Amino acid sequence: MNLRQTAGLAVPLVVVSILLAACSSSSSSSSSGPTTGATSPSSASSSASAAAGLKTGMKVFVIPKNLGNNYFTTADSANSGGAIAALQALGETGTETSGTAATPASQIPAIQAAISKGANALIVSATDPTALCPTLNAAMKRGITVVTYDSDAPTCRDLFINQASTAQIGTSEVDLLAKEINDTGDIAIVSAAASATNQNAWIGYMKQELAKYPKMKLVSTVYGNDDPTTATQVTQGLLEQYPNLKGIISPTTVGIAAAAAVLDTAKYRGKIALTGLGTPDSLKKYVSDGTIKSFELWNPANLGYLAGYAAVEVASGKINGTQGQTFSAGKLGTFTVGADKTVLLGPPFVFSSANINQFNF
Ligand code: RAM
Repeated sequence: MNLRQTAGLAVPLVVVSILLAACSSSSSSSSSGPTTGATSPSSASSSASAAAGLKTGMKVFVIPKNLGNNYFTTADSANSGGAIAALQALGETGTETSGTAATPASQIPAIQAAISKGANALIVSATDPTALCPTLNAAMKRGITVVTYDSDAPTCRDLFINQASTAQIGTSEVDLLAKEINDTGDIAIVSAAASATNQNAWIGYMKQELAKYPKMKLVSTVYGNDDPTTATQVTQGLLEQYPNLKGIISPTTVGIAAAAAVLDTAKYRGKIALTGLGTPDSLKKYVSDGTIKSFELWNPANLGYLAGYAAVEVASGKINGTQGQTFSAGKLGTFTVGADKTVLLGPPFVFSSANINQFNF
């Protein structure tokens, strides 16, 4: 693995501590208002950008699916070394904004407000592959750069920053669960919102991979909408409806933490395997008591950081998404634009009791 993939993952403890010093989540929730995290350019970083031929002083809005999700706080904030840290380093003004629910109805007004405030670039995790398009297309017509990260809107953006191979995320989660349940039994998925581009793409690959395991049967997919209360309720409903359930995959940091809390109770303890995508801090307790054996993620701060650099490159006219173009993303090194105007951060990382205590985000 190289630095860009890991930057704190799967490297010795001492190195981890150093690399993650800039990546540990501030754990400050952003749910108190529609706009948080504005930073201003510094003159030192402005000259670094000028040397690289990048524009400075731009207004860049970072728009996660919703506010109040720690995964996005880590991906976006200056304190964790996420998107706003990258924008700050390049001499731009970075502002995080979104709605409070992970839905297009909640996210679109935040995008529109960012445009009204004079955005030069938008960095968006799409709550839906198409519903944001009228707004994002209107922005691009006005010359505003649109970069998606985490969750794509493939037909209405300049570039997508993908955290890890979509196929690899989907197939590896099924493989992890299969190992734990001896390739056998009814399983279910606790997803985020039913419209989420990323979750649906991963689930598509999970279904393909399940063809390799004829004794495993996907009996239901439920949606917790990246809301802890809803995720808890749909998990409870699932367990009541399918008393023979042997395993759950939850490809959402909010969903897996909610599902783990439900499974870590007398009625279910030790009976149902759980894996998916989670943050190490939210799952340490469940890994240490055996509710979860292994799960996956990438470095969210690096995802945001890469998206920040990429957005400034596009907005400066240095790259336009043509396959093969390369650009430098500061501490993460050089990246190459791949097919479909997509840039890949790196492979997903598997967390287990063997390594989880090395990470703090
Ligand atoms: C949640 C969100 C996000 C996803 C992670 C794994 O925080 O749904 O989009 O990438 O989980």
